Amino acid sequence: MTVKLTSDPAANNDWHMAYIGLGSNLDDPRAQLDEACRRLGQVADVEIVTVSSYYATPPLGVLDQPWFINAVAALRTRLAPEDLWDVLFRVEQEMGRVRKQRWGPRLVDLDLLLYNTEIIHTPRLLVPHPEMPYRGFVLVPLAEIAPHAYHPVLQKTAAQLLAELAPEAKVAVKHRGFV
Ligand code: ROI
Repeated sequence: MTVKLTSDPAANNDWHMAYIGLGSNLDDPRAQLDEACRRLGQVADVEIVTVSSYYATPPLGVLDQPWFINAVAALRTRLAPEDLWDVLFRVEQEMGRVRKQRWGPRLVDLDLLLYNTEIIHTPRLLVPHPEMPYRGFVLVPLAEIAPHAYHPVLQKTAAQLLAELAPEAKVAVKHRGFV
């Protein structure tokens, strides 16, 4: 966990790397992801470094729902993990996400996947995201933009986790923008 020791502006160059998973399967999912990225990019102390391709992925959990569009964004941030999580939650809420059904359809879902190589367990936050190693819809876009991103619990890179994933969990079709 990062602890802010001082408000001295000279200490302000402590930027952290974070990876965010984005998903949507309602109301023009690609536009939802565009909008989520736009909003994240406007947050003070958050800079979007890279956004992966958008991938069409079959739903995991409740199967009887539309395919998702998923992506991963690499961020540079001065925010502490809990503050970044608050930002993700706020963007979800402001974009009108309503949690109706567990594992059900969603307008926009923003997950904090990795924060530096820290292991964080607080009542609200588990980082690395516990489901990340089993989800092709996370690992495919993550390995695209950051194959060397490191999972500090499993001590493996994104590329290694993806290589170990069962083929049926890897289904993620790169979205070329004309479907
Ligand atoms: N399935 C896919 N393909 N993509 C998601 O982002 C996603 N998110 C979820 C559940 C409902 C578990 N399934 C998903 O939260």
